[in-house]
Amino acid sequence: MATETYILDVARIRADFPILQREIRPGVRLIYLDSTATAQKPLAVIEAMDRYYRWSNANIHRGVHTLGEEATALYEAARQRVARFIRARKAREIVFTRNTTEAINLVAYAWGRSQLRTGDLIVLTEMEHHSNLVPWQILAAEKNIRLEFVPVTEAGYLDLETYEHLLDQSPRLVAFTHMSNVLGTINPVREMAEKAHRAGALVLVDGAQSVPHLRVDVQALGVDFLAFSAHKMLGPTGIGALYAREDLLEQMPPFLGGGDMIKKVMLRTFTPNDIPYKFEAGTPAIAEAVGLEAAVAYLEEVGMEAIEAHERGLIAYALERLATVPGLKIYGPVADHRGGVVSFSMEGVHPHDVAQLLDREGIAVRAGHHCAMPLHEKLGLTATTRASFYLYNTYEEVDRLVEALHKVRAIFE
Ligand code: C6P
Repeated sequence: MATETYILDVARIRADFPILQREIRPGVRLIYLDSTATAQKPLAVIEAMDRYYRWSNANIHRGVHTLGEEATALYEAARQRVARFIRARKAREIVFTRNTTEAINLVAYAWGRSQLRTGDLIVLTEMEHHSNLVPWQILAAEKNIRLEFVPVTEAGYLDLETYEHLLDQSPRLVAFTHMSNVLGTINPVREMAEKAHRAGALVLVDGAQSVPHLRVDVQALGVDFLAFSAHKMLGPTGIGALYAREDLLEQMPPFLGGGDMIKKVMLRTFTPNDIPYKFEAGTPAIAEAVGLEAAVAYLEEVGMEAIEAHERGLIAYALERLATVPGLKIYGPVADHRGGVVSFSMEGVHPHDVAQLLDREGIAVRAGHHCAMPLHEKLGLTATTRASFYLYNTYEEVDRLVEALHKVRAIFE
């Protein structure tokens, strides 16, 4: 049984998340181990969005009335907060999108289509989520661009020697995930970005799993583009962000056309708006931006360093305890090089059956390919079961997971 000491006041944190008080069935309390798919929301976020709709709801950047001005100020305050959170130089380097997926597509469409030529090379990795594969595949087919992939080693790391060889071919862009949503691997972004820049490539980092869990500083890491989603960092669904260096955004043509992204429209032509508005066509997710602002404020108050340390403790404990379950194979690196994510398979039991039996115990985990089919193919699997942790998870919940897995094992023996 867990005797570990807590870095965070988890009991107090848990009280902020109404859903965590829920019983899945009478007497069976929810154990939420699926934050990698989407995180739960604290009252601060729910109430900020509720307050916005009750008190300030209006469209932004349009009306001169009080509500319009308030809504605009709230939306732009969210942009400022997000910029500070990831240490961007300026708020205008933050473009609000729907999610990580749309942020990456924005770069593929606006930057890729205007800057890349036939035969150019983009380097990706075998551990990418489909969001950081398919947009580049579409672009590659359309513009006759080459894609190469950094392999994943047996131990779940990127093969950095092959990465250096690929850089010798002078790629135009290197795009990779900061943290794998399957293996939990935390990739050495700063070192990889430095090498990519030396080879003349730009660097796009998929921060969907890192921005919610680690202190991410775009300047220290030296990345050119960073994509992430609010819903994985305690915020609402429907909003995400693209960070891009100011000069790159200036150089890129618009992505979607419509209202708000223009300065002037004639019948046959238009003048685009300044950045970042040039990339935000139509009425954006205003209430969601307000929710995102509240989420970032919450994370900052708890402290990203403390969150990271808490999750490192949980994952180290989980890896140690999961090793006691007979027939369980765990994928990915040792605790020091991974975030709070663990994917596993149980010999002779389908990953979906494992997840369904865990659900009977109130334990929410994900089963499937986790939108990383090529990585699963590399592992020789079609699916895994995955547990993931966040600031509100406890060592006791790890114990409950392990006990439940012992029960699953017993059922199938
Ligand atoms: N991964 C998971 O369960 P969106 O859907 O756009 O908010 O995020 C996409 C995405 C991109 N990159 C990584 C590394 C991700 O993990 C995700 C989302 C979820 O693993 C849902 S598939």
